[in-house]
Amino acid sequence: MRNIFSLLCMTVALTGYSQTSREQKLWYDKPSGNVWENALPIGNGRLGGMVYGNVVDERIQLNEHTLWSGGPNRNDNPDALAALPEIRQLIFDGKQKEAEKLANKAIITKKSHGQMFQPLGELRLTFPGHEHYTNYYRELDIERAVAKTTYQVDGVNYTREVLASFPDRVIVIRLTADQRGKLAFNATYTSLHINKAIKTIPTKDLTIEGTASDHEGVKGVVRFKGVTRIKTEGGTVSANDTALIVKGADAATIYISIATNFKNYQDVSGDEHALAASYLNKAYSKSYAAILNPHIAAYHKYFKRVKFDLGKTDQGNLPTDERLRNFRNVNDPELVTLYYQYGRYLLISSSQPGGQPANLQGIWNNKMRPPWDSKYTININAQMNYWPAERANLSELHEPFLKMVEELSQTGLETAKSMYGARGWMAHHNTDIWRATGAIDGAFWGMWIAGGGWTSQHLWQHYLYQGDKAYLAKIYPILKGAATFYADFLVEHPKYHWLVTNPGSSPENAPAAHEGSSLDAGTTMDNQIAFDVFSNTIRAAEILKKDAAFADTLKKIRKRLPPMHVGKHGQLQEWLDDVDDPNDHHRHVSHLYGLFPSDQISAYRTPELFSAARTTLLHRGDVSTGWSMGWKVNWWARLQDGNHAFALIKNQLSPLGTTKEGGGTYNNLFDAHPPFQIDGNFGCTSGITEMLMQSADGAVHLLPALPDVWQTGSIGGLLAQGGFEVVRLEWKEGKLTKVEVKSKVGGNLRLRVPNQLKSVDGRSVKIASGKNSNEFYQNEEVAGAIISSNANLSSPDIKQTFIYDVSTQAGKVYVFVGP
Ligand code: FUC
Repeated sequence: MRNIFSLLCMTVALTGYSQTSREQKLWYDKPSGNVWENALPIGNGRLGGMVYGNVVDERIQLNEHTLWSGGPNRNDNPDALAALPEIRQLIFDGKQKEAEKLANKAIITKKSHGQMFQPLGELRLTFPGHEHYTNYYRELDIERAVAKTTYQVDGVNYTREVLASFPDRVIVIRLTADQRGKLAFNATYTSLHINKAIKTIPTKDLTIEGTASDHEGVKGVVRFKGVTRIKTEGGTVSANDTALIVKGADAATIYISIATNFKNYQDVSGDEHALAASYLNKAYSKSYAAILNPHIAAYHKYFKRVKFDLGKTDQGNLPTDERLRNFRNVNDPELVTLYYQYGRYLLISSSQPGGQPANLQGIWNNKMRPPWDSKYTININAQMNYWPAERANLSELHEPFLKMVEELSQTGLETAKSMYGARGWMAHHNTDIWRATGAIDGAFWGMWIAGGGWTSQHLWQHYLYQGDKAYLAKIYPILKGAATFYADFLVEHPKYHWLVTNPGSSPENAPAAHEGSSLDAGTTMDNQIAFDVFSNTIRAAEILKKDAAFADTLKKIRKRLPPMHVGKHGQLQEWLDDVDDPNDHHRHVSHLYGLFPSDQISAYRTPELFSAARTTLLHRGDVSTGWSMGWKVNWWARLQDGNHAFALIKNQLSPLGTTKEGGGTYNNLFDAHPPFQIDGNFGCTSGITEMLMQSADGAVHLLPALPDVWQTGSIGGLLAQGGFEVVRLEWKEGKLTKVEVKSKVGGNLRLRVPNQLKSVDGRSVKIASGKNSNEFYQNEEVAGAIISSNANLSSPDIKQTFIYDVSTQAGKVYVFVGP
């Protein structure tokens, strides 16, 4: 008996990685054909692959994170400084359109409007004689980070698995046939690059090498190298000029290595040949199993941290594209948990420490000239990519973005000085791999000065979640630099006497009163970002016990920022003057930055602003581009309206074209702006977290926005500010039944919950009163709102909550149960 049992245990241990449930899979009964948005993404933060799962003509579209057009460059416009006084005066005089014209000439770059993230090409595998196949199936297993295709031809079962190994830095394809000698195929590269060469070399490597594009006057200097080598079991590998040919094999393993000469945004002196060869040689010495298991283990380190269950229905037995078509009309909570975990999968696959941050398409792009260059739009999109990083327990994967902010703080010094005569650093609304910080596209979009201010808040957030003071000390100069820029840039408003941004703007939107110009002074979003930049720098200085005089100056300036305004429609004003249009459905609702991701507008601290934010969101409506709907999920969660948040999820999780004029989702569950933009995936993942747990407003708020359709469920592993991990959260019929919180750094844990809780040891929980003493939960009070005398403020229905304080010690777990 004993022996059989230990044998059983061993078998479970050995097969543990290969057996997974359908719950964590995207699966289909058809190949992708030629539709890129049907293909399934794999990635290891350095390499990205889109697996088509085609039978005869298999395509693996390939990306490498540093393969960008152009080279080190700057795009500041030196005419800005001289034109600044005139632009400012025009705006103060109400001549926004004229100011915009001048800004187009003097502020918008005369150089590059940003470089492009470009594909390497595709590995094409051709399987002669496989035209007539049966039993077709393909999947992306997000529990193992492996894509698989299976089918049958003439009674032979063929299987292909594809993965982008985290530890080995190569893409590996494993092909098998279940009858001996039946595997035969050709492998070659295709690529859209002009400067390239594809060839095989005598050692039977298939290689592609070339140089990325010149773009907008910047010479392409990124050289790339891709090498593919095949190992077979049985059979032969031969080569012609441009292809490898496998015949009569039982199985084959294809190793794909890609590298570039990019070292950092200033240095392209790397050796792409040596790098590609070193990754390949190391990986090639290993069997598929020796690559697979460490790959899964590395992936599990992140993926397994969060478990999420909202229940199952029969929909789980259908292919993913069919479930997507049904989602609006049937109850399929499991598609939500799949989509949520897919968001986490996508971040793990496109953003790894030491690599480039996830760009507009993560790390997946097949176009030489992708939409918006697939770069970093930092007036919302790039930040949104990283909203799940801390909350969904992937903090380490925040690193590439935080590193980019650090680099922007270097390049943005010169921009602040040469264009605005200011100390500190700044960035406009876009950047790229070269960390360009000039103003691009046109003044309507590009004349926005808050790219540095907003992105720098991610450093502060990382500190709030992790509680690491050494980290805070390290990044403090970046916060200080962002604050210094604002201190120098703000000017006194001649009419209101507040200190305002000028030129400022509310990203990409314009009121009719300004003749369609987006430029203005002291817009609400500008003020909110300035408020955060000052407040968080002041707090950092206080925590680090330094720069007291500087912090004092910032406090004085902060006091003179304009307060938020509630306008005549009961809305939160987007601009200083009450010029909002309640019929404006613009996708950017930038002035709600203060509600989310920031924490300035609160149901409890600022009820008028909270009500006004809600009215604004009702005016803007639901249907919009993908990322805008993703942001709205977060806002409705903060507004504690779970059903409205869920309505947005329904719109987002609809096949593209279902909602007129809006985005949606492609068959591979990529978000559609349209076109594909990954921010919507990440925004919605963040929003689902916010529906279940918020760490804001002085407390860890559990189940703040539970929709009627998720009345029973559980989630484990979310992170809250102050180093708390909500190890387990269970609820039944809308009531919290179990809460388990681990404290990493100690301190007061304040819980805000929908029903009474008791601690399992019966001692350590007490009804909270007064301010939360936890230093990670301090909100700087915003200046009171200015409310229009015509405003009709509705009072949103704030649910009753219970608030408890638990004094925690580092390393301990606290368990509470509900009624
Ligand atoms: C901003 C948005 C667009 C798009 C682009 C990448 O300009 O307004 O909708 O997401 O970024």
